[in-house]
Amino acid sequence: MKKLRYAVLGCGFWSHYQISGWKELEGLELVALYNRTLSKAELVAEKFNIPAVYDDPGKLLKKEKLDFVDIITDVDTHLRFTKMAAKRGLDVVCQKPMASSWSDARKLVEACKKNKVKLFINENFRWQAPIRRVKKIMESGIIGDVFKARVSFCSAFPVFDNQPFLAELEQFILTDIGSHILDVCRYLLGDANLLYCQTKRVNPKIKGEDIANVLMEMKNGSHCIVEMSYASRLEKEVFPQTLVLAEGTRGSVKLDPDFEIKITTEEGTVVEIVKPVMYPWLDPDYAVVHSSIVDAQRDILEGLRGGKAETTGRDNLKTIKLVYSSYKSAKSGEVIKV
Ligand code: 89Y
Repeated sequence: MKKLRYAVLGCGFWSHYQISGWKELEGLELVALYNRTLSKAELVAEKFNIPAVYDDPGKLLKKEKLDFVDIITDVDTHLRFTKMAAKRGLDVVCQKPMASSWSDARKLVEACKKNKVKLFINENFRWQAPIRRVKKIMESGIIGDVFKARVSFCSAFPVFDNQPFLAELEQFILTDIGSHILDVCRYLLGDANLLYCQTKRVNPKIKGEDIANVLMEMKNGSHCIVEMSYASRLEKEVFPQTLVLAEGTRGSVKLDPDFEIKITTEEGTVVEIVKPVMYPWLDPDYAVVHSSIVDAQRDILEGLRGGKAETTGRDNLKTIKLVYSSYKSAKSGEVIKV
């Protein structure tokens, strides 16, 4: 099988894990790196033994022979870099959230369509091993028809230490974690009809909102309650775990801290533990997320090779719609038809 040649644009925190994730898969060759500050690209190049580094993305795209680019830069550059790559006929893998507005997200998808290149979003939360298991349990029918779910991501983990730019975002938690969590909701329950959202900023040191609570009516008739917070000092800090409770006509499934899954039916409760694969390169503080990068990227690789992949640009647009509809609702105080 022909090796796919790719370049990584952006050498920040996530590049270390996405590159490590790609390296777990066969048939890929990372040939070049771009970063605005060249010294940062040089450090990553040395770590992973990458032959070429650039601080000019245009030069990189002109000089290197590539099949695709993996864009891991700040969100504001996603549209510009996607357009540059797409015009050269390169497929694009783009970091979440795909863009910093609904209209840019649409332009990004349009640019890839117009240039007939594939677009995938590196959306990994839905690929977390315990979340995949919860979905399987829901699909098995054991808890009956799901009428309600609660999806929670509440933490006080100091995310701003590793990703300082998050503190500067005018729109923080819904874009950063909301893009993941609302995607998990779509993965578990399908698309939404309506939503209502309230947001708040508790941490005075950041610009954006660090609390968001969303209530959705899904197309399948179920209700979904989503709570997200980076200001929750709780008895047990579970960052970066997503907790789920899905209730059905015959029982419930609950994803609790430390990957404990509890299935309750008339017969009682059965408990299983579904842990992430602990790759040697992952940061233990982010284990379940870093591990899921491999599964997300395996699926994207399938898509790049012409097969089916879940997190296409077109699909992720529906998640982004939920993010920006939530802001719209929070601002207007109204229920938004999605
Ligand atoms: O940027 C975020 C992500 O994608 O996962 C967790 C995170 O690092 C901080 O919220």
